[in-house]
Amino acid sequence: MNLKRWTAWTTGLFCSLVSTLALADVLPERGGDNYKDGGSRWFPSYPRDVSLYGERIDWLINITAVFCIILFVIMCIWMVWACLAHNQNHEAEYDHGNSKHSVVMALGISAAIFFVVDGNLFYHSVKDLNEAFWDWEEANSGIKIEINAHQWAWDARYPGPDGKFCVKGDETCDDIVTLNDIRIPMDTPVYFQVASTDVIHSFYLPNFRAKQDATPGMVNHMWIQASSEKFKEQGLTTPQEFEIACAQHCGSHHYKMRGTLTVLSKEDYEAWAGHASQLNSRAYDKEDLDSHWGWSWESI
Ligand SMILES: [Cu+2]
Repeated sequence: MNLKRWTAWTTGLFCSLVSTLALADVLPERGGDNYKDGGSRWFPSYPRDVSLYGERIDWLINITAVFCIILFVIMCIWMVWACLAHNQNHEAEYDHGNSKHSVVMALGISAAIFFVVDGNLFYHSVKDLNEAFWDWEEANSGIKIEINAHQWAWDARYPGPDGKFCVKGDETCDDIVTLNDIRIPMDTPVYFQVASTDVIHSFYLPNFRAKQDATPGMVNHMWIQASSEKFKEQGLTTPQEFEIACAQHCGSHHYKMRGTLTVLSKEDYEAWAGHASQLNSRAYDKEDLDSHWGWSWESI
């Protein structure tokens, strides 16, 4: 390798190293109860997983990262080898890449990557949906919540003691209605039906590894369960607050769509729900049509 090339290589490596270190130094350190400490700036903290099936989502994300790293390393080695092997002593060969050998190699490598990486992700995603995330029978055995997204807040509605959601025109209503405030009991399936009155939002619970679009004109389904085992593992106690976020850019005040999901013990939840239902049935106003956004629940 001649002097010029050495200079180019070492300068390039030096600049990459300096910029990486500089970036690591300015990366903000996140914290708080919602986040698990990643250990260092090189591995930033990430939202705690407190849900029954959260590890399935984490596995998919981690395995995707592993595949990307493996492919990246292979590509780097290949490029370095190509740089060194095809030096000035190497006689250049020209071809259009359409020889049988080239076509077979390209198709073979693409197919191998597709079947190993995408095939693996597809198989496990479908398995997770069947075994967990689309287990609507399990979801139906817990509590039900209707979520009405709008610019720029989350309305939540729980059926009161009568077990039915109020709809327009009801004379009385014992529903619990809250704003940017969702409370759920520990170890109980929570079935959300999500809709929107204006634009597309996305109901996102990072600590439960769950996200569902809130789309005008349709009702989408999602369920979660707070896991006492994961609380114990991470030294968390009830009541514990987690973030609700909007994961779809929905307008100028998108950032305002932050709410709180609180996990309560079953007893505390019952006490809260009973009290909130009484307060709301007293405050119910049949004439206030804006507040009549609930719909008849239809399970999948
Ligand atoms: Cu939004």
